Amino acid sequence: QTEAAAAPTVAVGVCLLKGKKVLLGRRRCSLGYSTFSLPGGHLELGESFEECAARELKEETGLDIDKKRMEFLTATTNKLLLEGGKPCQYASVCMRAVMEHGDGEPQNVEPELCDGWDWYEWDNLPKPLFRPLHNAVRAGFNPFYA
Ligand code: 8DG
Ligand code: MG
Ligand code: MG
Repeated sequence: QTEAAAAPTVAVGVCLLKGKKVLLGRRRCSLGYSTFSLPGGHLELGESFEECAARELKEETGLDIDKKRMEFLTATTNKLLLEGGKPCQYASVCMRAVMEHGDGEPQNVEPELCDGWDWYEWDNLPKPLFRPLHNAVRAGFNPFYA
């Protein structure tokens, strides 16, 4: 994207819950390197939030969670930030899904982008958190009570 064409983008994060735990992975990409983040990514043209959540989850963890199981949470944020010195605006939507028996275990499908996935208790999250997640937690967001 050139600077002239810079426009807000929509990001979707997925809170995948298993019992009292949530799925996080340590990032290996330049943005937020080494921080822990929810699976997620950019909304593609024509996609619903539910479709985006299911697709990103599948791409990043191999888990097949039907889009009908993706719940929209009213934890949307809209933030302007600098990404490598360039202004970027993210409208971030948060989705939730609950693991069921037979869903399998997450796999590290994109090892060049993630160190691996693991389950963490919300009251004992790893540090440092990826900035958007850090901000949400600081603002009192809790996917177990959202
Ligand atoms: P894609 O190319 O597969 O669409 O995206 P990605 O490669 O998976 O990108 P990402 O960095 O994981 O996600 C895209 C952007 O979304 C990220 O740079 C910042 C923003 N973002 C939020 N909230 C969240 C979130 O909760 N999780 C993730 N992974 N990204 C988020 O604003
Ligand atoms: Mg991602
Ligand atoms: Mg992705």
